[in-house]
Amino acid sequence: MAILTLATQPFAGQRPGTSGLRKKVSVFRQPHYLENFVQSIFDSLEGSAGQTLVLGGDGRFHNRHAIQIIVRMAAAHGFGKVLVGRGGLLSTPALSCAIRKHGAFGGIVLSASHNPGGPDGDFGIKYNIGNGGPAPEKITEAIYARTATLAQYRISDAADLDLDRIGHTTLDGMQVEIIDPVTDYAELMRDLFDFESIRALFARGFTMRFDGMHAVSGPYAKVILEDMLGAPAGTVTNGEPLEDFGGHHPDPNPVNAAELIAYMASAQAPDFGAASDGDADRNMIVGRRFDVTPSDSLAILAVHATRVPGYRAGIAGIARSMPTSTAADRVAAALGVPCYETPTGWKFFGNLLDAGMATLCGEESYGSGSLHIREKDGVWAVLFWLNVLAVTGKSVETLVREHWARFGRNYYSRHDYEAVDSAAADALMANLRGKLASLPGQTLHGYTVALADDFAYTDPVDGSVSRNQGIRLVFSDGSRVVFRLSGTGTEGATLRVYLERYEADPARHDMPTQHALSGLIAVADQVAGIAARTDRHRPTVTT
Ligand code: G16
Repeated sequence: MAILTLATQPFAGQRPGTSGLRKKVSVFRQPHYLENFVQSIFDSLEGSAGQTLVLGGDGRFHNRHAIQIIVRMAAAHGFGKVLVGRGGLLSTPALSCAIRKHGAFGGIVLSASHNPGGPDGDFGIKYNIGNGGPAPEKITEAIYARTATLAQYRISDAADLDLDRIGHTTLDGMQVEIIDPVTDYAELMRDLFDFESIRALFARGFTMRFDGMHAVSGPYAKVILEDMLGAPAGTVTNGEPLEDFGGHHPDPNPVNAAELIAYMASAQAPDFGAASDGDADRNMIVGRRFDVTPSDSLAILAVHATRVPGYRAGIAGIARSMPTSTAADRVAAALGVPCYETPTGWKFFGNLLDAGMATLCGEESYGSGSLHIREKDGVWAVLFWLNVLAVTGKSVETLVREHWARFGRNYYSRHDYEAVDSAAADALMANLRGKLASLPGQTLHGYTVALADDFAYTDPVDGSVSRNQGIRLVFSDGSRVVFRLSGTGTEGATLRVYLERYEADPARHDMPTQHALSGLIAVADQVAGIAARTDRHRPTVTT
């Protein structure tokens, strides 16, 4: 076996977005494309020689091939050991868990998350640091800078590994261990949650459906829910990870998980429904004939946290991304703890968690998590809900309605305009920025603008500043409209419009969401000129 040094040329556009580098599979299949990015990661790390790297992905098309390449490049770079999930599989939260548990230097996760897979779908790669979380912007920008000058990469010429057999081997002097992808993670869940109460809940006849969406959460959900907690066989559906996710969008929202939503609305509906995404870090929670918004889910978990063993001592603070509803802020105020508002992207929670300033974090994009790892965590959220349902004996709907009665309801929706012409989307945002100074004081469709800005965040731990993180219009009654361009799309631009209206009066908690938000929807179009500028008259996806 030998280490080869191969000449290459930079590829344009290898800048990591909201969550790593995501591109079409066809882009990643170009010769040297993946290798260039991996070499740029390795070149940006200091002190990695002899250290451990964790490696795995969500099993999508191209996953196995990429794993083989990265292992051979890790050996050429001088890592001491690589831990690989069997079959090349590790969910994003399980990878974070493994980095922390094994004291690894970092990890590489291969996923394009909720984006579709298969040869015509998307692929992605993300580097996580030693705390288990996504690399902060300082590192992702260094990686990007390196991609622009790279002239060669190093790779072992060793033969492919057998990824399917648990055990140890060596490759050009580097140890390789194939680990069970579920074991470490399942142990962590058992330590955090009251498994006995949840087991008793299932034993009493409580029913649920977990939709794995043919993504990587299936094996985790099967082991934990069916084997460890005694949920009946068949509780987990679409539980086999497939390279193309069965042709679906593995995105747990009411649009892409329509099958689960329909089942939860049917006469056979079980007590509880949940789904997770491609790499198992997102979650959707559904009650019988009752959907729960991710923003409400975060707020409700926070209120009930002390019912759960892992959070018995209380929470130090809550963190939410800026577009996420302010429901969690009200809970934080009631608990007397701070609520931090960060830009979109899980990487912004890392410092707050490391510093012990926040315990729970969440985003409107169906992500929630805590300081147990440094990624959002789909199965964790499901277990948290199950724990709360088990110890309160209440239904999902009752818990949510009681929450609204106490704190008020934050009507919330996100409108996505996908694959919009990039130039038109940029012009729309530039036009909005140009208007910001003139908006405060104006009354639009009955809403008076109290604040209009382009969100900037100063990290309270390291003082780093992130600008241009979304246009925010905040109205005098606390309602908000936020505009952002997605940082995870792979086709044109995706415009996201986030709408939030607060309603304190329980007599007004039963309006259909889009109806309750209709005034704000009109404001958004009036201010941004969405229809005129994008030629889109309705969103592609409404969640
Ligand atoms: C990623 C990030 C999340 C973010 C989401 C949407 O999630 O980790 O923090 O909220 O993308 O980002 P954007 O609005 O820029 O598309 P995932 O599950 O795709 O890794």
